[in-house]
Amino acid sequence: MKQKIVFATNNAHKLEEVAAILGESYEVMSLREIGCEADIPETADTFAGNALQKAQYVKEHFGYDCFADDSGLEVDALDGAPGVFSARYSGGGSEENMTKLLHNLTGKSERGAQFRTVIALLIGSDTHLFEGIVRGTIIEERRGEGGFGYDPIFVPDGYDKTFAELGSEVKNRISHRAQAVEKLAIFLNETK
Ligand code: ITT
Repeated sequence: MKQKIVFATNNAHKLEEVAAILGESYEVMSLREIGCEADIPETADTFAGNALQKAQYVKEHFGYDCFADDSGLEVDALDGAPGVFSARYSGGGSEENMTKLLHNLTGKSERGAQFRTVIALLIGSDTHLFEGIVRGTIIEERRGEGGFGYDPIFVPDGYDKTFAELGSEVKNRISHRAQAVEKLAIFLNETK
């Protein structure tokens, strides 16, 4: 029987990516599916803090074992910005966020960056954290139609295409989220 687990997100792209990585053994339920319409606060200043905040909210209000993630882009030349502010960097959407980032990197030769995900899992009375990082480069213009967020301007190390060009199969294999979810899946399978 499929094991039910709540992923505290309403981001359909992420839900799809994570469900694909966790595979057949799990039925991953979204916040909407458990009737949670709230805009869960994310006010911590670290990825782990925000992930814990989201997971604790679901556990407290709905009683489910669940996991939550927080991720973002950390750019070396910007001292790790946008970091926990990745989604709200410009005050607009993904297009505006990329425009602001490219503007802030204008003329800078150091283009290194990383996507980072931290997953907080609350299971029974235990808390576990899992982290994934993918290093890469911020290019100077957008390329590709796939993915979401900053994908069109991020080329992962070892590739010459952006996450938006590589397609979901490759991205789901190497991404920050994939690496963190892989660790989560190993843990869940071991404790099943
Ligand atoms: P939830 O909080 O509902 O889960 P979110 O869109 O806010 O969804 P995150 O907090 O995990 O997602 O990520 C914050 C932002 O970081 C996200 O909106 C993107 O701008 C960026 N980001 C995270 N993962 C990304 C990825 O795989 N590709 C491109 N951008 C990503």
